[in-house]
Amino acid sequence: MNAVDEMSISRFERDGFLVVPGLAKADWCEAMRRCIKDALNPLQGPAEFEADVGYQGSPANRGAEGGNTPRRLLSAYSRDTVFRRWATSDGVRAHLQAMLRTEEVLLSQCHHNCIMTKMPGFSSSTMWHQDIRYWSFDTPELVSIWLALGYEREANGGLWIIPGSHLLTLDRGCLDRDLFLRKELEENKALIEKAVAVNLDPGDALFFHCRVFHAAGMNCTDVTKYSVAFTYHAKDNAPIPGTRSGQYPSVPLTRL
Ligand SMILES: O=C(O)CCC(=O)C(=O)O
Repeated sequence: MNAVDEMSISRFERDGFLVVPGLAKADWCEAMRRCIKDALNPLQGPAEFEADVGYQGSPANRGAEGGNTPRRLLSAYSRDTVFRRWATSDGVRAHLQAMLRTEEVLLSQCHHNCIMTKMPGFSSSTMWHQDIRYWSFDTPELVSIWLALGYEREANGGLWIIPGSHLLTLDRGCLDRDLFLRKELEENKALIEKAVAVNLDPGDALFFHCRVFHAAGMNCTDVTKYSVAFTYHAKDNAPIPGTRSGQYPSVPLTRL
């Protein structure tokens, strides 16, 4: 098992995120990129399109110009062994065991479990949100991993995070109808000023807590940005039966 240093885990607990440089080997990243390009041409579903997300800058519907631009290839875990190998790899498991403070880590097939394909031309921006907003588990203690398969910067719609925001308890009034931070409120403006850009290089993995506020802009370059995202939880933090979080079985990373 890869050694994970306590300082990194303390930083994760304080900030709600941690970047682990080069966690995925270059040849794995190359195999994933190849697989994604094959899945995009011709498109192999299931997929989510820019028109589906309804974010700022999204085409109004699938028939509108750019409406059919794929935003996410869904069900990444079951698409190919390259994704399963990465999602369950030793480095991933060791970090999650330390962050979730358990040997028994499971991958949720219901949340994230996707390949982000942020394309030039029709990509929309994602406002400030916590991923847990629509998820239903016994406790809000889940960790997602965002693997960069290329360079991720502000210019191509890289992520921004508000460090420490996973520890906040905000009044409902701070959030809009869809549970995004209301940017017009003074208290939220002060919070958003603390945001940091997460610059990632190919093979870098961003671990982030499901309560940490994050956002991302549009891809203003002419190159598609590919990232792979999976979400994990401890075995004793179960999805609530009958909710979207319980729709598909979670996959143990360890023999249970
Ligand atoms: O790439 C983006 O626009 C952000 C995606 C995101 O925040 C999410 O899927 O939770």
